[in-house]
Amino acid sequence: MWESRVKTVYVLNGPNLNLLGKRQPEIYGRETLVDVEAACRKLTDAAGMELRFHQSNAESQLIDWIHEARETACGIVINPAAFTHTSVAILDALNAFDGLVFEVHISNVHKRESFRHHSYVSLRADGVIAGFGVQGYELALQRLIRLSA
Ligand code: CA2
Repeated sequence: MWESRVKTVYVLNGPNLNLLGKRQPEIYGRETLVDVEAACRKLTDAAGMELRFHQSNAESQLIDWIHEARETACGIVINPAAFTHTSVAILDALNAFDGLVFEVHISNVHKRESFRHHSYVSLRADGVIAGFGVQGYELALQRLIRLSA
């Protein structure tokens, strides 16, 4: 039920992504989550869409935002961070969402430890981006905007 006149998209970020740009720049780059939000907002503003951009270290909070999106949003871009590899609960919440879901990883998880190679969220995602740095958020959002037009 997302027929409201202004289309809304959620960009959700999982645990520790609040540290983006402040630690481990060799893996995650130097841009902060504030920079990522600004880049996303530029795209949604230009498309006349509303952006809800959130980060939480708590699995339950991410699930609550996914539930909220069920009522209001045409799509979700999500970097579930470490919950990617562990959370059946986030997968279940996304399975109850009818719109588009794009999964983003800043790093190329397939080039890293084997425990990062499996994603529960990929079982639901309509598209997955990994290894494009924080530009991956913009690429996913551009695709979402194009498909939602
Ligand atoms: O590459 C990604 O975007 C990840 O989702 C990031 C997660 C990691 O657990 C996934 O396997 C891949 C970790 C997010 C932690 O973010 C930090 C950022 C800067 C400094 C420290 C942590």
